[in-house]
Amino acid sequence: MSKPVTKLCVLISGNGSNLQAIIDEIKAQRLNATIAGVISNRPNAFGLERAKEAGIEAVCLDHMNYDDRESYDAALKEQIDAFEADCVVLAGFMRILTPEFVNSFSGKLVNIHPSLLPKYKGLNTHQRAIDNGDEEHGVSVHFVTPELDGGPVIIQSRVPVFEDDTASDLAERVQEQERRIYPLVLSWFSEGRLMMRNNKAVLDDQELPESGYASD
Ligand code: NHR
Ligand code: GAR
Repeated sequence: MSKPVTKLCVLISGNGSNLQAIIDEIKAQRLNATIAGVISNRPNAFGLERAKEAGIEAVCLDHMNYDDRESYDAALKEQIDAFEADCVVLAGFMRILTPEFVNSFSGKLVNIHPSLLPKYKGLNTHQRAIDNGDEEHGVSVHFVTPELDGGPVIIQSRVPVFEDDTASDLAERVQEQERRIYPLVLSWFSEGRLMMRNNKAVLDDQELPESGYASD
């Protein structure tokens, strides 16, 4: 009997270019997974249209309709469980998640964060890299733990910062890398090669270093 295909649930808040990259890689049969559903916390997220266009179930759970983070995250968990997801993929999802939620998906929850972690946790990372005069910037994929942007790094990709870069120039350069590395990480996960063990990212039974798998 063949192995069941890994089911992803992708959480978005906006454009969904990472979602699109995952959809495209699955279509091209370079990623052996299926997207069981897409959830946005914002009703007007363009990524919802991308999902529908690809024939994927797309749900909006608007955080404005919930009194607090606990009740929002409980509803979110219920929807993800209904999709029977093996892996929850944060792809430009802009809501901080409660420790209860994160712990209930431990080892199954990944995020793409636009900085070379542990630098620039949180928001406005591109502008902060420019303001700091950094010559190098980039993106990290990490397992999500209750500590915001603090979970073990799986892979990073670096880009140069040029002198006259605006935050949006830099975001564009970083996002080009995002579309390469996120599907790669999900292929590792889907093949059973990637896991979180003792708060470390483990690939092919090897603990990855702090900065994750080297990629240039
Ligand atoms: N939740 C936990 N517990 N741990 C992480 O590592 C998480 C997380 C939730 C989201 C993504 C993260 C990023 O890649 C992420 C990682 C949103 C905020 C934020 O401040 C910070 C980090 C990330 C996502 N959000 C505001 C909030 O009050 C709302 C901002 C907005 O809506 O624009 O939730 O950067
Ligand atoms: C991406 O650059 C992602 O790294 C970033 O938002 C963008 C979403 O783009 N994520 C965060 O800032 C998380 N706080 P997308 O919607 O086109 O995939």
